[in-house]
Amino acid sequence: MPTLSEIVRQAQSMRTQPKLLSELVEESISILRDERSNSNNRVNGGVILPSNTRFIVIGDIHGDFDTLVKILSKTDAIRFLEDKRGYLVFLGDYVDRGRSQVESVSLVLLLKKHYPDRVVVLRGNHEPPPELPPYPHDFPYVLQAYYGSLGIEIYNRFKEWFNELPYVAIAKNEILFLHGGPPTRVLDECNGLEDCLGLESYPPSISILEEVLWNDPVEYIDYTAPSPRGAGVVFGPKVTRKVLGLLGVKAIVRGHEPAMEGYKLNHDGRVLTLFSRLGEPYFNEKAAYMVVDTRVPSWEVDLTEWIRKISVDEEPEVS
Ligand SMILES: [Mn+2]
Repeated sequence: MPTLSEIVRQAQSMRTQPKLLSELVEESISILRDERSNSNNRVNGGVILPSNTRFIVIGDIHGDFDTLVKILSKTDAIRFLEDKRGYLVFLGDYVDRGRSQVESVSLVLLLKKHYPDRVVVLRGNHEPPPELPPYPHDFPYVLQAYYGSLGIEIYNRFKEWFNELPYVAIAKNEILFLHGGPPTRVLDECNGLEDCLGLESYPPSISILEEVLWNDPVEYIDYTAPSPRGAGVVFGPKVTRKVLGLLGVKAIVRGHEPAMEGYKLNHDGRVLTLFSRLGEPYFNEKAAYMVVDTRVPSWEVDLTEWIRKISVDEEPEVS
């Protein structure tokens, strides 16, 4: 079993090793393609997870490697994965904005490589399709700054990787995991999980992808309204109630929005937002993540029970 320190060092070494990074991305692409065509857990753009288990859930990282390492250390994530105690779910947005984008995404890639059946790496809006560019998207420039013209090649490889990432994961009867929010435009005429999430075909339609990667929950409307982000929509409690009913799940766990305490709840506690990074350009004082045990009866009643936080001034855990 590799130790966390070893994996962390490997991730750090990618900064000076473009060949290794390129190979790592390539490997991950083939793992994901393989899962899509061969795995029982994968339905096109979605991952079906078991119920009655444990989940470590990590929201937006945006290049904050230090906090990511702290979370993995505090949760004893390597042992958790090694002993098959549950699943590690990433909610997207690994790159852009932060200081250690290459290290952060490399760490995620390495975890997926070592524990492919136990690690779910979801797509965020900063792992974009060409039709939906986020702003800022400085990751390609970071790659070029580190690796020169080779950086462009590596970015092209990453673009392929982005396209292979699943955009939703579902623990049946329990939780819908995604980056932004559920797709709303299909809700009136869809029935059941695959239909409502656009999982019948691959790749998904761009309109479904846009909503899943960009939507935000709000309290000030019932249904939907245009989003101030310029992509996706804002959705109200009626949408959430409908989605929970159609999919037969108890909660939606998503990332995408910063929050002062690292998390927030919407829609009567049914939508949980996790933001798992610290530092500029965001204002949040804490990064939050979730360690939930769905074998516990009534685990879903108060989702805040499962939240853990890291504050700005905590010492690093792994040197
Ligand atoms: Mn986002």
